[in-house]
Amino acid sequence: MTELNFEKHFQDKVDAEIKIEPKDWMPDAYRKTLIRQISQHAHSEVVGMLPEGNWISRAPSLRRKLILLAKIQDEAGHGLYLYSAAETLGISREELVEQLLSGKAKYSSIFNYPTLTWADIGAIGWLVDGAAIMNQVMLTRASYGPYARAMVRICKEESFHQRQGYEIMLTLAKGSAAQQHMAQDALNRWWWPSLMMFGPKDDDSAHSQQSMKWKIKRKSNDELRQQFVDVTVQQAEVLGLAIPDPDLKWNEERGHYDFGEINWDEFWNVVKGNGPCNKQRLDARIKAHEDGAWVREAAMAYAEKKEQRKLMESAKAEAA
Ligand code: FAQ
Repeated sequence: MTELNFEKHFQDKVDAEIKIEPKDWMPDAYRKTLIRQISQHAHSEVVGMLPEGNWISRAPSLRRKLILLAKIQDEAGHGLYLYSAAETLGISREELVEQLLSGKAKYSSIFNYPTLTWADIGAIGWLVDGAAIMNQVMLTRASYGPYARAMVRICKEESFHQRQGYEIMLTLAKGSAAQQHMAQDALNRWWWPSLMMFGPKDDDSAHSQQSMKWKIKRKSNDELRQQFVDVTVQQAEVLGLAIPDPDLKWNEERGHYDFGEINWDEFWNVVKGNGPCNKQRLDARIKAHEDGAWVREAAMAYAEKKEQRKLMESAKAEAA
């Protein structure tokens, strides 16, 4: 088969909803796009532990602390499934980590904002996990098998995370005036960055068109953002909290909420590394990687020793 035939066969499979698996032929650009997206996603899960980790020691009760710990550990697990999915495309874990630590690889803009009060933990679960699920449910049907399968489990866990965040918000919103104020303040600060998580407007999205043709993405950035606004406005109403957008209005004709313009300068500024916590987040990951060097060395030494023992035993068995 010529290269063109391979391409056609590949696209026919994608169109017929047959999953692409690691050993199947795939265009180089498809492989590159997947490595880019899956690794950015993995990095986001791992860096995403930091803002919430900031509140483990200050959770308001033992019950809250246990739930928060479990949630953060889930995010680490998501990172691991996703790094493994990326590795099936022929890139090593070391390379992926190096790309994050050197600042070459992106991770989600949302994790460069600070968590100032306990209500931020509620807002992250409700809005950030809520936005993540909206995007990831579509990814359970991604054309690349290992990515789609990893997403199924991740979505189940994110759904629990979203509910725990909403329950924190509900408790605060029904609490004292000071607690209600904290909840509103957290919503004010997390609303717009959550909308930015979906990525640039469709007209400015460099990869969307091709990724949709390859069925990696099934919906565009703007479609998912709109879907998120539509469900979240109603959830805010139940909480009795106000979405910080004077232009938010139900549009009968469209059957959707209209909403105000996102501050795209802020978005690109954060993506380029100049957000409020970019430096702090990267420094924390670099430190964790350096502090963990002895664990990696010990694990490698153990694996080598085990291999040597196996070789010696088989040599002995052969000699006997
Ligand atoms: N932040 O052409 P597009 C979570 C970049 S997981 C930073 O539209 P694409 C769980 C984009 O990479 C959250 N950069 O790109 C959790 C590209 O740059 P490049 C993460 C962004 O890939 C919760 C350029 O802009 N989720 O939250 C962002 O088609 C709580 C052009 O953009 C995923 O990663 C951004 N927000 O669509 C954990 C889901 N948006 O690479 C802890 C998988 C765009 O050319 C606590 N990813 N960029 O240099 C996706 O679905 C897609 O990659 C999009 C972007 C939709 C994010």
